[in-house]
Amino acid sequence: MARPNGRYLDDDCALIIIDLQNDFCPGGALAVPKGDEIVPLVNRLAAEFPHVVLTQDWHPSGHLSFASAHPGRQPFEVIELDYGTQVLWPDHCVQGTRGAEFHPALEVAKAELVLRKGFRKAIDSYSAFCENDRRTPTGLAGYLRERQIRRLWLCGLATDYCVAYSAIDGRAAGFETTVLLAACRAIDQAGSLELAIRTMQQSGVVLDDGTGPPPAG
Ligand code: VGL
Ligand code: ZN
Repeated sequence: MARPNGRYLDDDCALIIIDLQNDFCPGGALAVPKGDEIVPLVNRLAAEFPHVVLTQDWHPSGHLSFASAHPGRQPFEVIELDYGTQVLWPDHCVQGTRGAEFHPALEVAKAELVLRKGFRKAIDSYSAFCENDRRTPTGLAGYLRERQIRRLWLCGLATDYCVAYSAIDGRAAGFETTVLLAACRAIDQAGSLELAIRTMQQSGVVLDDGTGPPPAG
């Protein structure tokens, strides 16, 4: 199996599928518009990659990022926590619930690692590498380095939060990092998508708006 440009195929390439979970899909608690649309493309990409990692947003009930944990606050308001500003979200991806499960059509069998994040009650974690206090590592960079993975392609939900933060941190950790925009969907509230795109570009993240190579075979 070989692609003309060799993309994705080397043993140092990994696809990182961000938070493709029920609560981020239509009908879920924090639904990303058309979030479920990307599942077929993500499955095709996963079949092409030598290594696949899934991330799973995984909050305890009463998580500090939930508006419900702050009396009088509404979802999508922004507050100051001890580690900085934090958007307040509807309760979502609570550990062990159906909303926290992966989309049922996502092919998960090939994934070599499922990286859970956001499990500390008082710290949110958009990024797959570093929690929102910007201090607490998730361990993903060490895992990838130890496995000699150097090039990352990111897809999933949501472009403007967990995908963007993960891409920026992946690049900062020294990985060559590309976001496959056709295999992502955004929350896009209050200009968040435009800001995320600009910040990714400024951080050296490659933005790929094509659909990647055709499926094998
Ligand atoms: C996400 C908001 C809160 C995401 C996770 O996966 O983009 N966004 N938790
Ligand atoms: Zn979350």
